[in-house]
Amino acid sequence: MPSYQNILSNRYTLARSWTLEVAERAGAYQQARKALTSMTPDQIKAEVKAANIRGRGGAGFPAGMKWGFLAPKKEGQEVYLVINADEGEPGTFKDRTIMEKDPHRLIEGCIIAMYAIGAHKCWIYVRCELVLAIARLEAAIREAHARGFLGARPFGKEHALDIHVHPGAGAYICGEETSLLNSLEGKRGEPRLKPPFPAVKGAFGMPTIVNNVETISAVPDVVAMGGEAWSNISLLPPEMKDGGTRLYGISGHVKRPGVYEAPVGITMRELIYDFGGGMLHPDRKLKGVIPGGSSTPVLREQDKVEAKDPKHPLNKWHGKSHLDVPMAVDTYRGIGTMLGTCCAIVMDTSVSMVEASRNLMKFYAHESCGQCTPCREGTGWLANVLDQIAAGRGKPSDVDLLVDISNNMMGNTICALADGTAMPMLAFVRKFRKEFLEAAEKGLPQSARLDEAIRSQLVR
Ligand code: L3W
Ligand code: SF4
Repeated sequence: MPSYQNILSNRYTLARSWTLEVAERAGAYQQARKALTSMTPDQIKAEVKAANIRGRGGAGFPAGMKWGFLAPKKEGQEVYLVINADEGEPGTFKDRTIMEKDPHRLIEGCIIAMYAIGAHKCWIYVRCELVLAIARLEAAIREAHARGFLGARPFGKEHALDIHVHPGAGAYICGEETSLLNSLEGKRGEPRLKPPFPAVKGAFGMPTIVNNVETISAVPDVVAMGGEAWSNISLLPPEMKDGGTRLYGISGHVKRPGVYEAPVGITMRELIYDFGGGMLHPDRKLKGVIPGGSSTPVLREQDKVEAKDPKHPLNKWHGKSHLDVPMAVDTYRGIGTMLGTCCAIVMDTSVSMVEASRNLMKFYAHESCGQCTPCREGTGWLANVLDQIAAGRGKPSDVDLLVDISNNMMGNTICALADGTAMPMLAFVRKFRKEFLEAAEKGLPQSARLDEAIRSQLVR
């Protein structure tokens, strides 16, 4: 197992790590105290910007830049912080480890972030199935209040702070930030048109910063070591502006599924073979890996980097397998996929890609909010066509129909759910076309059913 420094997860192994007593003894709230008593909001914002934290929820948007987009407060206006803890992406289970094992890290990050952006209120919108995470967060908030870290004068500072936990109601789409805000306001959980982005008009019409759990949990250490030092933990060159350390998830056909911390820029090969312990069944090879939650296009070992532009940063990895490209927001875009949530689902040669994609498409068809016709109809038709293929009622032209439907969904909808369905579907067909054609002619045998290691990740 590689040994990188644990920063985000440094308190995970302590007994009762979720309690204030244990967390504080191990350093919790020292940075919040430092930030509120000796730093200005602008100084904190500058450190977060220098840290080059790319949002850890899936889109990889620079957190410092997002904070910079916050509309200036007008008379009578408030600014809010909202934490997206609606971790519902299939294959993704990293944020829950922070909330369950070290909720005080997230709360400390919220305290610093609220002070920096001028907010007094924060909501943590948690996926309702994460019952333990909700209980531990609520208990931790009570403890932080009792110690005077939250409330009217946190750390003696005249800047009242309050945090509320808001459980969701089980809809995947509420992980999309504007849908989350609608749900928080008591409305139907449907995405809003952007712009305006939440930083301009968010919760209850007020400027709102929406950040992922892991993103905000990095803030105490950014304050501790300074933004530049935190950024430099990344294995990537600084000009790629993808800094720090992060939580990687790995599941499916590996020996040691779980959540591991490592710098930004390790490779998928390291994640699978060093952290994940290699393939679960040594006699079966890797067939494909979904790199960062189910909305990201599948990777194969045999695919090689083709950097056409000699100035492109990816040129450095020209000719290498996609498994040997550093895992980062821009490098993964360069090879036609996405880093997403950085939680990989590993599939060996026993997996039917038709069946894997059929399960995923059924999931998206069920979770589409239905506002946009290309998404509502497209996700449903992808699932229907794959059902027909699996049942032996398909025809070869169905394979192109899958491509056609997907192309009609892309870029034509309010939120990214449609693209996050179409892009993986297109990659499955492009990379495993023969398998799809064969299934379209003969149907799928009973043996194509997914085993538990994959079913537990792809079916929600
Ligand atoms: C102000 C601008 N703010 C962008 C903000 C925006 C948002 C962030 C990213 O989709 C992806 C999706 C899933 N002024 C701004 C601005 N922002 N321009 O930046 O925005 P965007 O539009 O790039 O992405 P998104 O709509 O947030 C999220 C993918 O993530 N996904 C993961 C989902 C993960 C979970 C989970 O369980 N953690 O649900 C996986 O791939 O497909 O592509 O804050 O406001 N000019
Ligand atoms: Fe709803 Fe799909 Fe449109 Fe997103 S793309 S708003 S999930 S219908």
